[in-house]
Amino acid sequence: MKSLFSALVLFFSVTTFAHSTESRKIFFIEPKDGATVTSPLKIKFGMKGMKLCQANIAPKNKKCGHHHLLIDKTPIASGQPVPQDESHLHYGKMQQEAEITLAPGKHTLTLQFADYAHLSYGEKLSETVTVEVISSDNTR
Ligand SMILES: [Cu+2]
Repeated sequence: MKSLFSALVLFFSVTTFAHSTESRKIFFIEPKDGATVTSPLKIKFGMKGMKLCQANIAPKNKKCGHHHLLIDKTPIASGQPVPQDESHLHYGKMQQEAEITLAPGKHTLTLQFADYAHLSYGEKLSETVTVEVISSDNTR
């Protein structure tokens, strides 16, 4: 009976743990992975289990941050600052969507979540999709 009890405790702690890691997520609402798009292109940021807070203002709630869009870049390791340049765009005013211009061809877009000080939450709070940009006068 005692071992059944420990097995149950173990089962519940494992499922609780799995649930808590799974419940935090950063993802693209738009565009979908593999989409063919025209430029400028609209992007919608999705999130679950995290809160938005403004950049550069120390928050009360530590589990908050803002979105970053990385163009043709890989996710930033946890704790590392997200660079500020034309391929690392910051949305520190809590924006949940953006419009960007991309050259025709294949691009990867990475949505990276980072804290108020622009320190990355790592690959687990990022998502990468590939899009193909076609010229808008190519649509016939
Ligand atoms: Cu930032």
